[in-house]
Amino acid sequence: MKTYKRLSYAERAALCTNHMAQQLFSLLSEKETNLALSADVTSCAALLELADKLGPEICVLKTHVDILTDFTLVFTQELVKLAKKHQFLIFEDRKFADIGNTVRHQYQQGIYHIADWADIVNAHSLSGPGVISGLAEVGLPKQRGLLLLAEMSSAGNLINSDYIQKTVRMAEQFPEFVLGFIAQRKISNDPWWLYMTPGVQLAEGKDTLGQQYVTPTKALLENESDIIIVGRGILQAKDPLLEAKKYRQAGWNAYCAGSKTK
Ligand code: S5P
Repeated sequence: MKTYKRLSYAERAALCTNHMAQQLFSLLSEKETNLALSADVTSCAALLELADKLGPEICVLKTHVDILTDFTLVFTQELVKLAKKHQFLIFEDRKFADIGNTVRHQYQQGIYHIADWADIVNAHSLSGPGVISGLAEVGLPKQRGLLLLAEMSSAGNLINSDYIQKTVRMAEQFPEFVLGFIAQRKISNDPWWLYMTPGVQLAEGKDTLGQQYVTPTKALLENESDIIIVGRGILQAKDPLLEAKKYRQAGWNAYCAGSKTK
């Protein structure tokens, strides 16, 4: 039987120089939850209700603001208030993927003013380091953080091991701004990178559009990720709060089983 001995979140917080990684590792440790809710609903009221109800259970609330049919900037102010009240970080899953100059505008301007309210955003490394430089110009002065998409959960995606390694090298050029990766597993031996894994449900499986699910144990214990991102596993349950508690427990148990401090 394989034995797992990993540094705890608190130990990794102490090793980080990246401000956002430090904050998030500390939050995971203190709040005792590694559950991120993917709040993929289409109305602001529904999202705020979820944030208020499930906020105590989660470390991160992940948004796709461009699926909201009634987005307003007032909504973002309400969300920030709830993030403070319940102590979670806001992650806008924008998946920036253009040249630096364009993503800079997409991050700060447009309808959404993402940089004003999202603690964390993500980007594909596909277009090269300019995407990170562009986002950093806007995000660093506001003490925001960036995750690079190093892997995807969907079947048939084009990412290979060379792409993953090059994405890690790219992240290493921006240690102040990049806090970690969206990935299915740990992809570097450096303990300061933080990993968030989507495509998680309590039972393995897939949806009809190519999404593939692993369990919290597989993601956090076997694959050594840090945070599970769960959407429909919670949102489509009869009682989302109860289901969130189940995912929280499953995620925390998997972390404890792998951490040497427990
Ligand atoms: O590779 C990925 C990356 C992301 S960020 N696969 C994903 O599914 N995601 C996001 O995670 C996706 O956009 C969605 O918001 C969430 C998964 O939702 P679920 O309903 O399948 O749990």
